[in-house]
Amino acid sequence: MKIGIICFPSYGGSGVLATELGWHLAHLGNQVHFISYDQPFRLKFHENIFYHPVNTPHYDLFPFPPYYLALVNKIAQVVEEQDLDLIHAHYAVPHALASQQALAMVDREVGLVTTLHGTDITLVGNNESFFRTTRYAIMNSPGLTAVSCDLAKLTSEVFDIKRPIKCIYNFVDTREYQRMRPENIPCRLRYRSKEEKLIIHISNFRGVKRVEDLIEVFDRVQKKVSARLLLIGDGPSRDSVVARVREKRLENKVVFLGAQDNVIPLLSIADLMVLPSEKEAFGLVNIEAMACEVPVLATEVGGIPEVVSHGETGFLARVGDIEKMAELAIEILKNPDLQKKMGLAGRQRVIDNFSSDRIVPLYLDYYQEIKGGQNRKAKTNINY
Ligand code: GMT
Repeated sequence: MKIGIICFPSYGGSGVLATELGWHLAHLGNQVHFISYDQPFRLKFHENIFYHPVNTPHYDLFPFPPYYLALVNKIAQVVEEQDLDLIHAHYAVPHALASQQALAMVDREVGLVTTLHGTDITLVGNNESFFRTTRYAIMNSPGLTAVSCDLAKLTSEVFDIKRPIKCIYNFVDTREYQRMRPENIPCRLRYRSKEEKLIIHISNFRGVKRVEDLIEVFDRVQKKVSARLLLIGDGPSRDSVVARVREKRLENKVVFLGAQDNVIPLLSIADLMVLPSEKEAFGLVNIEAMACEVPVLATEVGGIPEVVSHGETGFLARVGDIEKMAELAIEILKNPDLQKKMGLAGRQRVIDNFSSDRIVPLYLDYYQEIKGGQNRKAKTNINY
């Protein structure tokens, strides 16, 4: 098949997922065309992968760069020039909406699958001004998937949508994501001594990730267990996290590494990954950690309980319950057997449920289904 992928190229789970999916589709013999304003940051070379940049010209009359218009134009152009069979849009707005407009402009039958990643809903939850456009984009996507069953259910409720939304979980390649041997990680003693435990957190430091909660949790943990905290990523709440670290006088025990492309060596030296989010449709980092045999301590929100099995691959706690999170973290860090057992169970759970080998064929089957039957509906604006 010839598949166009529309995604955000920057750091973030949806971009990573779209990029990895594109690579695996290309590896299976499909031709994959990425359309975005920048090259997806984790895009590896493959002879079946093409990248089409969207250039947004500056024009004095427009107070904001008209990216959306340029995107619609580029999608239509690539569909025609490359004779695409199907578009896979990641996010309803703006990507599914832009794809629908582009497909209405071209004279050919092209399938459209939209994957919801969560922020579509959060955005609407935060701002009514996106409700109608998002609902319209969702209603007019012939193929519709969500990255967790919780997100599928929430979307139906929020937008009053009666049609089915297919749940296809996020995935990692477990051949790539696996725990490295300590001797292959020269930096290991830079972040922790042999006696210390290492807690890791990876996110884009948005308010919704509640990284400040983690500092509170870590403050309690390090009073009972000799430990360090490794923070990976960057974003709007970084300054307030730095301030909390200073306030707690934890500067010597907390390391800020900024955004990192390859987190496998860092996960491989960690004893626990903590994700204290307020909202999370899936939490891609949960399965990255689990694949590397790192137990996960996360909040019981959104799709996380579908991913992290409480008591088996880690622990779940209520949002903001700092005392409980600290208690659960200490339980894992003080018990190497439990840590090992949870780590191994986590990897097995990823292999069984969230591996590329399991998930990529689900997308391919779904593409065939959509391409074979429903694509005409994308162009007629029928709500169904
Ligand atoms: O969570 C973010 O801040 C980034 C956002 C994104 O666009 O990457 O993440 C969303 O999509 C990921 C990939 O499907 C999911 O793993 C995240 O849970 C989801 N974020 C939220 O629901 C808050």
